[in-house]
Amino acid sequence: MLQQVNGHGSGSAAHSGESLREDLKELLGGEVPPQQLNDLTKVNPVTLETVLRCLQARYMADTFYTNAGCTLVAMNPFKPVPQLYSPELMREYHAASQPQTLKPHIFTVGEQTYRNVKSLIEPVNQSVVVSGESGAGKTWTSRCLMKFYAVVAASPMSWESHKVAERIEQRILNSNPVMEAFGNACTLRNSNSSRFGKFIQLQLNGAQQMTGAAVQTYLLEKTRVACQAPSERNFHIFYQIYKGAHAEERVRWRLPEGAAFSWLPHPERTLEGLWLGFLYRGLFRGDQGGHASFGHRCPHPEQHLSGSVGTSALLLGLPEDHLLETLQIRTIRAGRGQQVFQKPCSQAECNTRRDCLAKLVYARLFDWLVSVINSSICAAPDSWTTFIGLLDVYGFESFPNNSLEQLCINYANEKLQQHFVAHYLRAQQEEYAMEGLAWSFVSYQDNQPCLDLIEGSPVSICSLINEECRLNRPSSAAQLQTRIESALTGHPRLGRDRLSPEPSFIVLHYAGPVRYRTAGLVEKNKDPVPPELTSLLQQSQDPLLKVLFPADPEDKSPEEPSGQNRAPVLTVVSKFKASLEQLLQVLHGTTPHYIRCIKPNSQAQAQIFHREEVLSQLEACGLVETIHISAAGFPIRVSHRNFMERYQLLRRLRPAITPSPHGPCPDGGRSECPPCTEPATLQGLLQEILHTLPAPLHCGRTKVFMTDSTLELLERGRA
Ligand code: AOV
Ligand code: MG
Repeated sequence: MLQQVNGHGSGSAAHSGESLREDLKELLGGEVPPQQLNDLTKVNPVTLETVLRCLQARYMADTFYTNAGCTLVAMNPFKPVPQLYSPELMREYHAASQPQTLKPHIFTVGEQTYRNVKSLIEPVNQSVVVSGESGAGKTWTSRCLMKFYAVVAASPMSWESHKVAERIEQRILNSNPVMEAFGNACTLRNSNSSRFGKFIQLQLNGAQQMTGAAVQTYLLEKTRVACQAPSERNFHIFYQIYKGAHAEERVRWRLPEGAAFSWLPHPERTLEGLWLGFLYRGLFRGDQGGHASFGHRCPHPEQHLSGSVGTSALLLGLPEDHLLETLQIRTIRAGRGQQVFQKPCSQAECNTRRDCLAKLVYARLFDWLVSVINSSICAAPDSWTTFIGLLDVYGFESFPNNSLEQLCINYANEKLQQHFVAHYLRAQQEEYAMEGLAWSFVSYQDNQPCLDLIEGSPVSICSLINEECRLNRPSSAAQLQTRIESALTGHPRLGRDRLSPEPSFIVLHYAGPVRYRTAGLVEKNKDPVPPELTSLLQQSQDPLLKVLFPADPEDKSPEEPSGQNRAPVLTVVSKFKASLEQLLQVLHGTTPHYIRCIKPNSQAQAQIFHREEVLSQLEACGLVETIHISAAGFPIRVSHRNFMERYQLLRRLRPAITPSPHGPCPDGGRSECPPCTEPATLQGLLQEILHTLPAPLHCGRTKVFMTDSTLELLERGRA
């Protein structure tokens, strides 16, 4: 049996639960209680091979979740498994006295975070970081977790307040499809790929009811509006509108049946798009190298192109000639008197301006949508005390062509991996040593060198791209390539593809090497928005565009400086870096929980387990190291003071804590105060508790360390 499932390539036969147990019995070297098979820390010895075999055997037996110490491994089933996400099952995990003794599940993580927000676990706010490569199941997982919280954190109070709570929870859940419609798209890796990052903060009151939520989004891949890679699609919303519009809307939005749009990646599949996309290359008729003029030359005359400018203008609430002129003529301010010059644009420039207009409208629309959602789900500041944060970002990706979008996405994933490494693999071990616990270090793969290459100072890929933007000169891909090579050659995480026909560089990410094309990086990083385009949209008569582009002259976005008093250009990567730093700060203020989504195959097929692909994901996220550290570690740590306060009632002999010999504590009894941590008192308490509840528990210099099961025992004793 073991040979069968371990065969190279995909497994084929589904395994019964019995055969799974047989496999695991062999792996573990003997009869093992069933609940222990659920945890990879019990696999012996812990190696990539044994972990892989265990996951494969479980996957083929339709067991998708496995504990790996502090993390939960979630294999993507690639098929509906409704019984795994039923409200009944949610309630079962919620009601369990020890949820971790049930089968591994995202609901265990959900329940643990939910219990922790009111316990003594420090810090009290919780976060769930869902990671994994593109298509691994992050968005699915965070959606299911939100449903879980909506069920368990619903108000059991009066009918009236129940109704209010339900409305909030429902609203929070309902915001998902809206955001996915506008922010997700079909890519080569995932037919519902998130093209933006999302951190949702579920806000709870003292009674642990969900009173509201706040959504923070990160860098929408807006270039997709105007340009899609081969075989990829535009954002779902365009397809949904085209398909879902009824007759009257079709007339209003000028969506004739059977029309094809140039921003439609696959006309044979669906018929949808934006009217601006009709403004084809051919519309701006360019004489070779010369400026463009509006013409009726059209690659597809049957598509009513002559009406596209008029229709675009109509839908944008703008005069047709004004729209056309703004797209075709550049306004330049120069000289001391800021004289205004007008310069006709070349065909390529016209296209760029048209694309820019579409991206500008879409990005503002997306931000507006998020703000509307936030205003409808956000709780009043005094109505919540703690939060559970759910992080779902775009997963690591590597395409045949990778540009600034992939650099940012993979950079975000490096940051999250670093958070994990720093928080768990490094900090955990360092803390044991500092607290005087006997501990032999487990070595791990630190991705800091890769982050240094991407964002470090003084020189990194980002700093060089930014520098090229700052010089504000027409820069070629070759120039940037030369800069990168001369400044960073020899960096251990930088590679070069010598066979590549175009300037490019390779970054050796923690999750694998990615080749980035140098062409276009600088321009995308500048993301210039001609001020005329914003002014144009500010004159729109469309009610929504009036909101998105208020006519207030003060309302200039940072990327639209004009004239001599230019503010320093805030590039895309600088803004993204700042937003990631902010996110990490929030995460640092929480107790993080990690879910590692794994993609069993890249064809999105059920019951297929590609060992090589899974292996590289396990290696990338350092799962074996995580298991080693978890197996020997104590994930729960509580300050001496908090420990005594909470568990003194477990003492058998004396009902109250022994009064501290130094009298009332001057700092209110925080753990740092040495007298409060007087070893004799603490040791006495520990001895008594240990006598009462024998369990693995260690007393460090300032904190008490224990396992989840010890905490559970203590809490039960307390209850
Ligand atoms: P991602 O969020 O990790 O990719 P998704 O959550 O969108 O990946 O999952 C990809 C697809 O896998 C989904 O559309 C489902 O069809 C399937 N899937 C994932 N998890 C489950 C599950 N638990 N049960 C059934 N099907 C599932 V990306 O956003 O591309 O990084 O950027
Ligand atoms: Mg996603």
